[in-house]
Amino acid sequence: MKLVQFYLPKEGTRVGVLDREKIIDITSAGVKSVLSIIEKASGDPKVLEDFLKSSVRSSKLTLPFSELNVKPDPSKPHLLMPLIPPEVWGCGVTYRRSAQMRDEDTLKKEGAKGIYDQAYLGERPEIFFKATSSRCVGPNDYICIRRDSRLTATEPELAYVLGAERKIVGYTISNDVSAWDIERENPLYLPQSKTYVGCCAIGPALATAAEIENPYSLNIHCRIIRDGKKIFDGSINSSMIKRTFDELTEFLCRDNPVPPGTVVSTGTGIIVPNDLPLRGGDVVEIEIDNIGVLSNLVKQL
Ligand code: DO4
Ligand code: MG
Repeated sequence: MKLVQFYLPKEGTRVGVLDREKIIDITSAGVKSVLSIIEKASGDPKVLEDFLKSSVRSSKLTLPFSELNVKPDPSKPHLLMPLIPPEVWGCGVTYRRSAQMRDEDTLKKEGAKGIYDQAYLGERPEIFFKATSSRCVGPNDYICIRRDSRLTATEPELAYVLGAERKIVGYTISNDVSAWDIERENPLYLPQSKTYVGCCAIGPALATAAEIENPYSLNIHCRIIRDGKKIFDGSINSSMIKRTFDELTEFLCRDNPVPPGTVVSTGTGIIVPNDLPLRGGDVVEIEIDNIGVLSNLVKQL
Protein backbone atom coordinates (compact mmCIF):
# COMPACT_ATOMS: atom_id res chain seq x y z
CA MET A 1 0.00 0.00 0.00
CA LYS A 2 0.97 3.62 -0.36
CA LEU A 3 0.59 6.04 2.53
CA VAL A 4 0.27 9.81 2.28
CA GLN A 5 -0.22 12.65 4.72
CA PHE A 6 -2.30 15.64 3.76
CA TYR A 7 -3.71 18.82 5.21
CA LEU A 8 -7.36 19.80 5.40
CA PRO A 9 -8.25 23.36 6.49
CA LYS A 10 -9.88 23.33 9.97
CA GLU A 11 -8.94 19.63 10.43
CA GLY A 12 -5.14 19.73 10.18
CA THR A 13 -2.95 16.76 9.27
CA ARG A 14 -4.67 13.61 7.97
CA VAL A 15 -3.33 10.20 6.98
CA GLY A 16 -4.46 8.48 3.82
CA VAL A 17 -3.98 5.34 1.77
CA LEU A 18 -3.41 6.16 -1.88
CA ASP A 19 -5.42 3.88 -4.15
CA ARG A 20 -4.63 4.85 -7.75
CA GLU A 21 -6.25 8.27 -8.15
CA LYS A 22 -7.99 8.46 -4.79
CA ILE A 23 -6.90 8.98 -1.21
CA ILE A 24 -8.78 7.04 1.45
CA ASP A 25 -8.66 8.99 4.72
CA ILE A 26 -7.78 6.60 7.56
CA THR A 27 -7.46 9.26 10.27
CA SER A 28 -11.04 8.59 11.38
CA ALA A 29 -9.96 4.98 12.02
CA GLY A 30 -7.67 6.29 14.76
CA VAL A 31 -4.45 6.75 12.77
CA LYS A 32 -2.81 10.02 13.90
CA SER A 33 0.32 10.04 11.74
CA VAL A 34 2.41 7.81 9.50
CA LEU A 35 5.22 8.05 12.06
CA SER A 36 2.92 6.61 14.75
CA ILE A 37 2.17 3.61 12.51
CA ILE A 38 5.90 3.06 11.88
CA GLU A 39 6.75 3.33 15.57
CA LYS A 40 4.20 0.63 16.35
CA ALA A 41 4.87 -1.61 13.34
CA SER A 42 6.48 -4.97 14.00
CA GLY A 43 9.14 -6.25 11.63
CA ASP A 44 6.49 -8.31 9.79
CA PRO A 45 5.21 -6.41 6.69
CA LYS A 46 2.02 -8.52 6.67
CA VAL A 47 0.94 -7.14 10.07
CA LEU A 48 1.21 -3.59 8.71
CA GLU A 49 -0.72 -4.47 5.54
CA ASP A 50 -3.51 -6.10 7.58
CA PHE A 51 -3.73 -3.07 9.86
CA LEU A 52 -3.96 -0.72 6.87
CA LYS A 53 -6.61 -2.89 5.18
CA SER A 54 -8.81 -2.80 8.28
CA SER A 55 -8.31 1.00 8.59
CA VAL A 56 -9.38 1.42 4.94
CA ARG A 57 -12.52 -0.63 5.61
CA SER A 58 -13.61 1.70 8.44
CA SER A 59 -12.81 4.91 6.53
CA LYS A 60 -15.64 7.32 5.70
CA LEU A 61 -13.85 9.87 3.54
CA THR A 62 -12.24 9.65 0.07
CA LEU A 63 -10.59 12.51 -1.81
CA PRO A 64 -9.20 12.80 -5.35
CA PHE A 65 -5.39 12.73 -5.34
CA SER A 66 -5.18 15.37 -8.09
CA GLU A 67 -7.01 17.94 -5.91
CA LEU A 68 -4.43 17.54 -3.15
CA ASN A 69 -1.35 17.37 -5.36
CA VAL A 70 -1.05 21.19 -5.45
CA LYS A 71 1.20 23.93 -4.07
CA PRO A 72 0.71 24.09 -0.29
CA ASP A 73 -1.66 26.86 0.78
CA PRO A 74 -3.11 26.89 4.34
CA SER A 75 -6.58 27.78 2.99
CA LYS A 76 -6.72 24.70 0.71
CA PRO A 77 -6.31 20.92 1.03
CA HIS A 78 -2.85 19.77 0.00
CA LEU A 79 -0.32 16.96 0.35
CA LEU A 80 2.31 17.01 3.11
CA MET A 81 5.48 14.97 3.56
CA PRO A 82 4.39 11.31 3.82
CA LEU A 83 5.92 11.24 7.31
CA ILE A 84 7.68 13.65 9.66
CA PRO A 85 11.09 11.99 9.86
CA PRO A 86 13.00 12.44 13.11
CA GLU A 87 16.24 12.27 11.09
CA VAL A 88 17.25 12.07 7.44
CA TRP A 89 20.60 10.47 6.56
CA GLY A 90 22.23 10.51 3.15
CA CYS A 91 24.45 7.92 1.52
CA GLY A 92 27.05 9.10 -0.98
CA VAL A 93 28.85 7.77 -4.05
CA THR A 94 26.78 4.62 -4.11
CA TYR A 95 26.59 4.82 -7.93
CA ARG A 96 29.73 4.96 -10.11
CA ARG A 97 28.51 8.08 -11.94
CA SER A 98 28.42 10.06 -8.71
CA ALA A 99 31.99 9.01 -7.75
CA GLN A 100 33.32 9.82 -11.25
CA MET A 101 31.73 13.25 -11.45
CA ARG A 102 32.84 14.24 -7.97
CA ASP A 103 36.47 13.18 -8.47
CA GLU A 104 36.65 14.88 -11.87
CA ASP A 105 35.31 18.11 -10.43
CA THR A 106 37.44 18.20 -7.27
CA LEU A 107 41.12 19.20 -7.43
CA LYS A 108 43.02 15.93 -7.63
CA LYS A 109 46.65 15.06 -8.41
CA GLU A 110 47.23 13.43 -11.78
CA GLY A 111 46.94 9.65 -11.43
CA ALA A 112 45.92 9.75 -7.77
CA LYS A 113 42.80 7.93 -6.66
CA GLY A 114 40.22 10.51 -5.65
CA ILE A 115 38.51 10.45 -2.28
CA TYR A 116 35.15 9.73 -3.91
CA ASP A 117 36.51 6.71 -5.78
CA GLN A 118 38.02 5.48 -2.53
CA ALA A 119 34.64 5.76 -0.81
CA TYR A 120 32.87 4.08 -3.77
CA LEU A 121 35.27 1.13 -3.62
CA GLY A 122 35.90 1.05 0.13
CA GLU A 123 34.29 -1.36 2.56
CA ARG A 124 32.75 1.52 4.53
CA PRO A 125 30.12 3.52 2.62
CA GLU A 126 29.87 7.28 2.79
CA ILE A 127 27.02 8.19 5.15
CA PHE A 128 26.26 11.72 6.26
CA PHE A 129 23.63 13.46 8.36
CA LYS A 130 21.33 15.22 5.90
CA ALA A 131 18.46 16.90 7.70
CA THR A 132 15.91 17.17 10.44
CA SER A 133 12.25 17.43 9.46
CA SER A 134 12.27 21.24 9.79
CA ARG A 135 14.75 21.41 6.89
CA CYS A 136 12.67 19.08 4.70
CA VAL A 137 9.70 19.89 2.48
CA GLY A 138 6.88 17.85 1.00
CA PRO A 139 5.42 17.65 -2.52
CA ASN A 140 4.99 20.89 -4.51
CA ASP A 141 6.77 22.93 -1.85
CA TYR A 142 9.98 24.96 -2.24
CA ILE A 143 13.41 23.34 -2.30
CA CYS A 144 16.04 26.03 -1.83
CA ILE A 145 19.34 27.35 -3.16
CA ARG A 146 21.49 28.82 -0.39
CA ARG A 147 22.38 32.46 -0.86
CA ASP A 148 26.12 31.67 -0.96
CA SER A 149 25.86 29.01 -3.69
CA ARG A 150 26.06 29.48 -7.44
CA LEU A 151 25.97 25.77 -8.33
CA THR A 152 23.24 23.91 -6.50
CA ALA A 153 22.04 20.66 -8.04
CA THR A 154 19.20 18.26 -7.58
CA GLU A 155 20.14 14.70 -6.51
CA PRO A 156 17.19 12.40 -7.26
CA GLU A 157 17.31 9.43 -4.87
CA LEU A 158 15.40 6.39 -3.74
CA ALA A 159 15.00 6.53 0.04
CA TYR A 160 13.98 3.90 2.54
CA VAL A 161 12.38 4.32 5.94
CA LEU A 162 13.54 2.37 8.98
CA GLY A 163 11.12 0.88 11.50
CA ALA A 164 11.49 -0.07 15.14
CA GLU A 165 13.84 -3.01 14.58
CA ARG A 166 15.91 -1.22 11.94
CA LYS A 167 13.97 -3.13 9.30
CA ILE A 168 12.85 -1.32 6.17
CA VAL A 169 9.15 -0.47 6.52
CA GLY A 170 8.80 1.45 3.26
CA TYR A 171 10.26 3.48 0.41
CA THR A 172 9.87 7.03 -0.75
CA ILE A 173 11.51 9.55 -3.08
CA SER A 174 13.98 12.10 -1.82
CA ASN A 175 15.70 15.05 -3.43
CA ASP A 176 19.14 15.47 -1.81
CA VAL A 177 19.52 19.08 -2.98
CA SER A 178 23.23 19.93 -2.71
CA ALA A 179 25.42 23.01 -3.12
CA TRP A 180 28.08 21.36 -5.28
CA ASP A 181 30.26 24.48 -5.48
CA ILE A 182 30.61 24.50 -1.68
CA GLU A 183 31.37 20.76 -1.58
CA ARG A 184 34.00 21.21 -4.34
CA GLU A 185 35.70 24.15 -2.70
CA ASN A 186 36.71 21.74 0.06
CA PRO A 187 35.13 18.33 0.89
CA LEU A 188 35.25 19.34 4.57
CA TYR A 189 32.49 21.80 3.72
CA LEU A 190 30.12 18.91 2.90
CA PRO A 191 27.71 19.61 5.81
CA GLN A 192 27.25 23.18 4.56
CA SER A 193 26.58 21.96 1.03
CA LYS A 194 24.04 19.41 2.23
CA THR A 195 22.20 20.84 5.24
CA TYR A 196 20.22 24.08 5.27
CA VAL A 197 16.59 25.17 5.04
CA GLY A 198 14.75 23.49 2.13
CA CYS A 199 17.68 21.14 1.37
CA CYS A 200 15.58 18.02 1.09
CA ALA A 201 12.22 17.07 -0.41
CA ILE A 202 10.37 13.87 0.47
CA GLY A 203 7.26 12.31 -1.05
CA PRO A 204 4.72 12.11 -2.48
CA ALA A 205 3.94 8.75 -0.83
CA LEU A 206 5.50 6.12 1.38
CA ALA A 207 5.20 2.76 -0.41
CA THR A 208 5.19 0.01 2.20
CA ALA A 209 7.86 -2.70 2.01
CA ALA A 210 5.21 -5.19 0.84
CA GLU A 211 4.32 -2.85 -2.04
CA ILE A 212 7.82 -2.81 -3.53
CA GLU A 213 8.58 -6.25 -4.87
CA ASN A 214 12.21 -5.55 -5.72
CA PRO A 215 13.77 -2.24 -4.60
CA TYR A 216 16.85 -3.04 -6.71
CA SER A 217 14.97 -2.82 -9.98
CA LEU A 218 13.21 0.54 -9.91
CA ASN A 219 13.45 3.15 -12.65
CA ILE A 220 14.38 6.56 -11.29
CA HIS A 221 13.65 9.47 -13.58
CA CYS A 222 14.32 13.20 -13.17
CA ARG A 223 13.14 16.20 -15.18
CA ILE A 224 13.92 19.87 -14.69
CA ILE A 225 11.49 22.35 -16.16
CA ARG A 226 12.48 25.99 -16.69
CA ASP A 227 10.12 28.62 -18.11
CA GLY A 228 7.74 25.83 -19.21
CA LYS A 229 10.49 23.94 -21.14
CA LYS A 230 12.15 20.68 -20.15
CA ILE A 231 15.88 21.51 -19.81
CA PHE A 232 17.03 18.21 -18.29
CA ASP A 233 15.84 14.62 -18.47
CA GLY A 234 17.86 11.85 -16.85
CA SER A 235 17.33 8.34 -15.58
CA ILE A 236 18.95 5.40 -13.81
CA ASN A 237 17.78 2.05 -12.49
CA SER A 238 18.30 1.21 -8.81
CA SER A 239 19.94 -2.06 -9.97
CA MET A 240 23.05 0.08 -10.65
CA ILE A 241 23.59 0.83 -6.95
CA LYS A 242 26.81 -0.65 -5.55
CA ARG A 243 25.66 -1.16 -1.96
CA THR A 244 22.84 -3.20 -0.47
CA PHE A 245 20.43 -1.40 1.83
CA ASP A 246 21.31 -3.87 4.62
CA GLU A 247 24.95 -2.83 4.25
CA LEU A 248 24.03 0.87 4.45
CA THR A 249 21.81 0.28 7.50
CA GLU A 250 24.48 -1.79 9.23
CA PHE A 251 27.06 1.01 8.96
CA LEU A 252 24.53 3.75 9.74
CA CYS A 253 23.31 2.04 12.91
CA ARG A 254 26.71 0.98 14.31
CA ASP A 255 26.77 2.49 17.79
CA ASN A 256 24.32 5.07 16.49
CA PRO A 257 20.78 4.96 17.94
CA VAL A 258 18.75 5.82 14.85
CA PRO A 259 15.08 6.40 15.75
CA PRO A 260 12.18 4.65 13.95
CA GLY A 261 10.89 6.70 11.03
CA THR A 262 14.41 7.72 9.97
CA VAL A 263 14.69 8.30 6.22
CA VAL A 264 17.82 6.96 4.51
CA SER A 265 18.47 8.49 1.09
CA THR A 266 20.48 5.97 -0.89
CA GLY A 267 22.54 8.24 -3.18
CA THR A 268 22.23 9.62 -6.67
CA GLY A 269 22.89 7.85 -9.94
CA ILE A 270 21.60 10.78 -11.99
CA ILE A 271 24.09 13.57 -12.48
CA VAL A 272 22.87 16.90 -13.80
CA PRO A 273 25.52 18.68 -15.96
CA ASN A 274 27.50 21.49 -14.31
CA ASP A 275 26.15 24.03 -16.79
CA LEU A 276 22.58 23.48 -15.53
CA PRO A 277 22.62 24.67 -11.93
CA LEU A 278 19.19 25.04 -10.38
CA ARG A 279 17.59 28.48 -10.67
CA GLY A 280 14.77 30.10 -8.74
CA GLY A 281 11.47 29.31 -10.50
CA ASP A 282 12.59 25.88 -11.83
CA VAL A 283 10.37 22.86 -11.26
CA VAL A 284 12.08 19.53 -10.43
CA GLU A 285 10.18 16.29 -10.94
CA ILE A 286 11.48 12.95 -9.71
CA GLU A 287 9.58 9.80 -10.62
CA ILE A 288 10.21 6.31 -9.23
CA ASP A 289 8.30 3.18 -10.27
CA ASN A 290 5.42 2.35 -7.97
CA ILE A 291 6.08 5.29 -5.64
CA GLY A 292 4.98 8.28 -7.73
CA VAL A 293 6.21 11.68 -8.88
CA LEU A 294 7.75 14.14 -6.44
CA SER A 295 7.46 17.66 -7.85
CA ASN A 296 9.02 20.74 -6.23
CA LEU A 297 9.54 24.41 -7.00
CA VAL A 298 12.96 26.00 -6.58
CA LYS A 299 13.53 29.12 -4.50
CA GLN A 300 16.70 31.24 -4.43
CA LEU A 301 17.24 32.29 -0.80
O1 DO4 B 1 30.17 13.01 -1.11
C1 DO4 B 1 29.30 13.68 -1.45
C2 DO4 B 1 27.87 13.36 -1.45
C3 DO4 B 1 27.49 12.30 -2.40
C4 DO4 B 1 26.03 12.16 -2.60
O2 DO4 B 1 25.21 12.81 -1.99
C5 DO4 B 1 25.52 11.18 -3.59
O3 DO4 B 1 26.32 10.45 -4.22
O4 DO4 B 1 24.31 11.10 -3.75
MG1 MG C 1 23.13 12.54 -2.75
